[in-house]
Amino acid sequence: MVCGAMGVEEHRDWGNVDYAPLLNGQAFPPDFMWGVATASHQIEGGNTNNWSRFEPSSKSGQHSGDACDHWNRRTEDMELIQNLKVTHYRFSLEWSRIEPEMGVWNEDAIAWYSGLVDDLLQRGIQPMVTLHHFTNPLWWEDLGAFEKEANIVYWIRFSTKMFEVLSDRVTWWCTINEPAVYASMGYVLGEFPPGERSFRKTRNVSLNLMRAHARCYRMLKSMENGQKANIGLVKNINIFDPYRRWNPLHRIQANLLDGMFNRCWLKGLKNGRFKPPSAFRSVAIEGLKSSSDFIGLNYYTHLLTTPFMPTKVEIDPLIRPWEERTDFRYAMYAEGLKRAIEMVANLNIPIIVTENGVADDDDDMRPEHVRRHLQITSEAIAKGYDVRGFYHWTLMDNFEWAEGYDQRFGLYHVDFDTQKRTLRESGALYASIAQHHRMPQVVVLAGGLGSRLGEKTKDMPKPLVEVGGKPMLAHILDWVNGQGCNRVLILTGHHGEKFDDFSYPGLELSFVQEPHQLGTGGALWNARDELEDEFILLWGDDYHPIDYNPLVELHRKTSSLLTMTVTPDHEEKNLQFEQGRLVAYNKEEIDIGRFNGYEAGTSVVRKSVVLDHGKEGTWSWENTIYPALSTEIHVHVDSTQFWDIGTPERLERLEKFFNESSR
Ligand code: IFM
Repeated sequence: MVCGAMGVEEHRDWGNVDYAPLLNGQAFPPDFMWGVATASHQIEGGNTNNWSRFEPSSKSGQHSGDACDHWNRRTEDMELIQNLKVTHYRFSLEWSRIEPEMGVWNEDAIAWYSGLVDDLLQRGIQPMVTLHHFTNPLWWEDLGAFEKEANIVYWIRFSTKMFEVLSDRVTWWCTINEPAVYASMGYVLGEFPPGERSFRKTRNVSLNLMRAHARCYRMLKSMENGQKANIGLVKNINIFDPYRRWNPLHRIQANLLDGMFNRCWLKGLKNGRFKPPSAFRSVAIEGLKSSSDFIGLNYYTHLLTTPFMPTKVEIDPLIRPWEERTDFRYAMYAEGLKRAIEMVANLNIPIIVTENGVADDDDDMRPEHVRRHLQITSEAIAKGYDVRGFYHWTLMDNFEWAEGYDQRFGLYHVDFDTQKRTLRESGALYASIAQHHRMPQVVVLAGGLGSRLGEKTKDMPKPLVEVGGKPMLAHILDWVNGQGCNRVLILTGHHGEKFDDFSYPGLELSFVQEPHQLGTGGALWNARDELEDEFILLWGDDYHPIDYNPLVELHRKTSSLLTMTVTPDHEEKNLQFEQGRLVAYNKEEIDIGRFNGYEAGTSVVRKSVVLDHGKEGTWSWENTIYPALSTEIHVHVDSTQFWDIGTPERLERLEKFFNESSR
């Protein structure tokens, strides 16, 4: 342990860390956002912007050229994302494509991004859009980009235009990616365009980046869909530690760099007054205070400080003797993520790790890198830090700015001669961790016909009955979507054709039809090939708005076969539970004396239950499975009111409920 300017420089013995919860799905809450991130210029190919013009004189001299040719391979790349089992994808909009000349909008490019959003939603993956990720159109670069306050208006115009187009489907927005990196690499180190070294310009650019962020946030918030959107700044936190902690000069340097690279930006966001790096006075920025619904945290490493640190990236940074160097030559230091989380937590807003990853061509370090950083994140959550998600940087090897193609950060390896993408071992590991943690597949028993609802449900399944302006099923899926689920299997009964026009963007929907009426158990047996190992089972004629998190968490923590939600407050009772287990169940004979609960519908089931107890033909799930498993069933007690549409009176009550809650 070493004490530095930014707190304790902890170093852990990683050999002793138990990764089991990470691997078996018990380390993160089920609604955690599992993501992967990219940026337009790094993957799209064929861009003309400030970077493409700068590339010949950049450190590597390499041209981005075709990059990953993502612009022409969108569908293939969507498959790659889906195969990673993530629930979220962060990408940036290439302004130079959308507005190649001042005021001229490229509708094809806008349609391409809109199509990308639709593609993602259809796969049940939530998009997160970054509005500025290092690149500028040439016309705007030539006006001086963020060097001049007067130029901000053009970027805001672009941002509002894209918000208008996408915000009906996109709820996660990042304004500016890594403002401190943009300012320092472009105007102090000269490694990014425009390749300058000027403290005066660094100050102006920093100030204007913060002004632009604040104006963008306020503007988007005031627009249609603004209030339901989550909009935030993405801040890269570099941890600075004194090389020799007993040396005051090393400590002063750490403090100085931390102040310029981290603290001044975070303070600005918190207080609304920003003191740009190397400035003497802070400036009040209108609208800056509290201008983020979440903070995007990018974290990669810590840097050891001395007064004589190299300002060229070619020279290896100092590292501790026991640390491993990444291909980028800086150290793998996962403990720093904990310190970065603690630092941004001071803003008191949700934290999303919007980037974390490693340059590691042969993938011998990345699996451990993934494990360590996720371990640190899960520990932070357990301590109460409000970390909502983690986006791995990056989907596939791509154009790493001044380093060209020499630094490979991808979960997929890319052969740039053939554009072949190959999943790395680390990619498979990340996918497996995400898969074990994400919300289970949802299975809706949607085939029920309702004799008590009369003619309308004689041959139309009840979930398609309109209530509160749309089919019952759409209300159920609204709830499911809001709970962070992304895959839904609908068991349509034998009237599958009635669902032909049913769609729901934002969830990956699939349907299984029965040859004839099979009952609830028979429907599940019939769909067994489509069931995932663990699923949430819902009844399509019930609206049951409960928090899925504690239910799924209980199910996973107890390694249960089946966990059912029970309400003790219902007017009818159909079961008895004791010490968290089901003791007796009877659907037909209501035994008020002994029974103390009612099965409310939402349960989590292991597929093995269907395989071990299922059979061909028509049978009832409840009457077969509940008695068979008896005391093995875990009970999750939740008194949230649930609604069903079994009778005209109940349908009317639900109609009233939806109408009142939409007011
Ligand atoms: O590739 C970059 C990304 O564009 C911004 N954050 C850091 C990554 C790795 O260096």
